[in-house]
Amino acid sequence: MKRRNFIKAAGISGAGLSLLPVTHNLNASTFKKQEKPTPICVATWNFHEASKTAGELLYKGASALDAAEQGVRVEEANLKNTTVGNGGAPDKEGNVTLDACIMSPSGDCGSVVYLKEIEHPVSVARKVMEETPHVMLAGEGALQFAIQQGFKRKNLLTKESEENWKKWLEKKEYKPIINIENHDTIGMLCLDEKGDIAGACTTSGLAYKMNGRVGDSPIIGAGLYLDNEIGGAVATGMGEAIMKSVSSFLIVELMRQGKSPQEACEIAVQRIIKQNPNYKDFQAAFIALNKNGEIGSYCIHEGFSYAKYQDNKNTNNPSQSYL
Ligand code: SD4
Repeated sequence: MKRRNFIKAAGISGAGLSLLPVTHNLNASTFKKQEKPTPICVATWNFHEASKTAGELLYKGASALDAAEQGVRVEEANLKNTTVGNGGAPDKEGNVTLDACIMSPSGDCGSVVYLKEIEHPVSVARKVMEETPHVMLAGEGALQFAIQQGFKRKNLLTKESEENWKKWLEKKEYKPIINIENHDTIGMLCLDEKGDIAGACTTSGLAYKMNGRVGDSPIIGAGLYLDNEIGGAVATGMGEAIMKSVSSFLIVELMRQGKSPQEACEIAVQRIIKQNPNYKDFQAAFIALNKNGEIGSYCIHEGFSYAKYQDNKNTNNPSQSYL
């Protein structure tokens, strides 16, 4: 179901957003501490193996942080997923370069960008968070750090990705626009049995991107953001548009102001539509989870869905869309 009307009816136009009055400025006390929180895992797209892995861990008592890391690692290792980790599509020059980030309930975060030859960038991001005084490491430095931490170098360009890249080279059409079918970045949010929220996001970015291009996925606030008093949000889609409006941060702040996760995701999409006249040419999609375990999702184009693991049920949930 399209929700344009809701947004219009509510008078929440992009123009009005910046002036949105903070009528009911919520804080941690708004989210009642659940006696025994029900663990939940949500992940972008129908990554049911990833949500199952994380969900089962949560129901065995794992922390949200461990579950989110282990969950997204499933897709990093999945050779059929050409937008994440091993088997990810290369850039124009044939380099597979990976971006990832992770954020813990304490608000700590770690990130790697333009990382080559390491299958699990999310785990390197976690090491950046836990073993360094920094938040983000890039390129050669990130690779050196990963090796120091015991990660093994690996060729991540599969035969299939190489063949597809060579086919692309015949025309070399530089159109780094994410269409509806062409993306599979995984962003995941986990709520554990203590009621804590953590998240992770990992990608190889746009296929055949410019060498050096980095998208939203490893950027705290854009591809992922959470506040353990409020909730979290993750993004997938055209990173440039998502970075321009710092969408995940926006969604969490809207939830802080009293919006439901669904309303917050819709307003974030509306903001992107307002900023990007070519919005019909690309996808941008969000999921949000608040401390009460409520979930929202919204996107520009139909076709986005999110995986959810809750009460031993692993489901695929089609998202509402603007178009
Ligand atoms: C990026 N947001 O690098 C990522 C791409 C993506 O599924 O989500 N692909 O812009």
